[in-house]
Amino acid sequence: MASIDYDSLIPNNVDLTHNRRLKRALEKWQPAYIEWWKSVGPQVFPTNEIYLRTAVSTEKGGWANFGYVRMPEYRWGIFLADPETDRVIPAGDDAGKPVWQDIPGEYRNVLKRLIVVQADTEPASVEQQRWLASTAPSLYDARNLFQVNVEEGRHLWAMVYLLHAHFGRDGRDEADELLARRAGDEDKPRILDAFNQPCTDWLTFHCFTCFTDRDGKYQLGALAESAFDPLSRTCRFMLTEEAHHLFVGESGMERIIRRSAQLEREAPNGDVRALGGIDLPTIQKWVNYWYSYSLDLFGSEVSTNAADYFASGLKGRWREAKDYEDHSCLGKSKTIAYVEGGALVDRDIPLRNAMNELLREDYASDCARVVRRWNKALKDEGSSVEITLPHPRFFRRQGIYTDAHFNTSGELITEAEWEAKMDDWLPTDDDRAYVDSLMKPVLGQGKFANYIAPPRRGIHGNPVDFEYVRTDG
Ligand code: BYC
Ligand code: FE
Ligand code: FE
Repeated sequence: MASIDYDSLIPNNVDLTHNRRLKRALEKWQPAYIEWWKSVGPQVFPTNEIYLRTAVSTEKGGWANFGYVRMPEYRWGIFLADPETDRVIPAGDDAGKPVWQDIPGEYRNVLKRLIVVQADTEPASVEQQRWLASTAPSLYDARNLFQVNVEEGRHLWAMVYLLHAHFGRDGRDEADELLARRAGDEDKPRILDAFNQPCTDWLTFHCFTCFTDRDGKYQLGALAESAFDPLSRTCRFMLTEEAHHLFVGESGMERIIRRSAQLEREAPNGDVRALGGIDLPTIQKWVNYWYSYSLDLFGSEVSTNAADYFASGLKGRWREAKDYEDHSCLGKSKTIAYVEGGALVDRDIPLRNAMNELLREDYASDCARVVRRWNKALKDEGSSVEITLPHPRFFRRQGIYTDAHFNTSGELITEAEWEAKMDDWLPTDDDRAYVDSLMKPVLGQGKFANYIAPPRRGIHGNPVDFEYVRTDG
């Protein structure tokens, strides 16, 4: 079992005390991180006491402590999952050989890039969400937002540790740059598109944690299958925390959807907006938008980058070691529909080049499972409407479908058809103005905004009306 050093400035299970240079470098980065947190992290209740969990070990079951914390005093630590004995490289040309504890020189730059891209999303999401608590639908929801924020902060620490420990001066420079880019900034934006989109309403927040954090789950899963063992162990522990982020998004959406169906029943003519709820067609538009933005995060359907990552063992497939027998993927292909001459044409491509697409498909089935649960809730509430996921070709801005237009069933349409239908599929300015008009803080214990149903239970065995955020100090 890994021993935890909880007394040092940076809680860790990586034996920082015995690596003085690394410890000093990280302790130098720490004040810059805190400065970043204060200036672009949560701007509402920034120093209030919040009921949060903090990672204190990597043991299953007992890894977290719950209690009141003022966020700038949160103990952001560095925790790697325990090493697996005799772990071998799960994927690619060297599958079956011992994993790497240090990075082979030829993979240094690619691996650094992958780690930086992963790292960049973590602070980006905190920046995107920094004003959300000003319109929290309840103390329970505000607390969940802050929980997600502090853990995304910890995920940044997890990646910065790898940069500092394994990439020398370059790594330290990248770690500094991670605090310099800003979500949505014209000059210094975050690397991936979804992390530059505004997140200023709670329907967006719940879509984001449901769909975009779920990209995190799958990317971390692929990196957990890496030949570079410290990366694998880091990602495995991050996945433990990620489960709660996904719960926040999935259950948050379900509560908004459920409330919508309840109001539909109560409202004359079923006009949910007349009663201050978010109608299901509006929710569907947000789903369309965030699902497709999150699909973009898997990269292009056909990618030599992805083939190289797989071949060299830097990334594996989802559950590569457990679920597959052939870890080379050579001599196999996958059929991909290309747009050619105004039509969709199937082409077989080498399987290794389709790794992004395979991961996207695993992600898409996971999302479909979530939507089935929402639809069950709708049925329970007596609604005949169902939420659907648009086809993966719909509204894509990365990959091979970027330059064409598709309807939500994935059929090619003309630009004129797209222009005519777009407002039925995606949020309009009016929709956004309506949703924004509902964003008013509800901060009484056990009170919830009208557009969202209360959760079934509270956090960590506490009641729903618990004082999750001490608003007075
Ligand atoms: N936006 O072959 P391609 C999370 C770039 S979320 C902008 O298609 P590749 C979290 C790409 O970088 C998980 N640019 O891509 C969630 C490449 O540029 P370069 C984050 C994009 O490399 C919520 C070019 O297009 N983790 O943890 O096969 C809250 C063409 O490359 C986008 C990771 O992403 C885009 N959407 O795959 C908090 C894992 N997509 O290199 C946290 C690490 C592609 O030619 N990243 N491009 O300049 C990767 O594995 C890969 O870089 C990607 C792209 C899957 C992202
Ligand atoms: Fe994260
Ligand atoms: Fe997350």
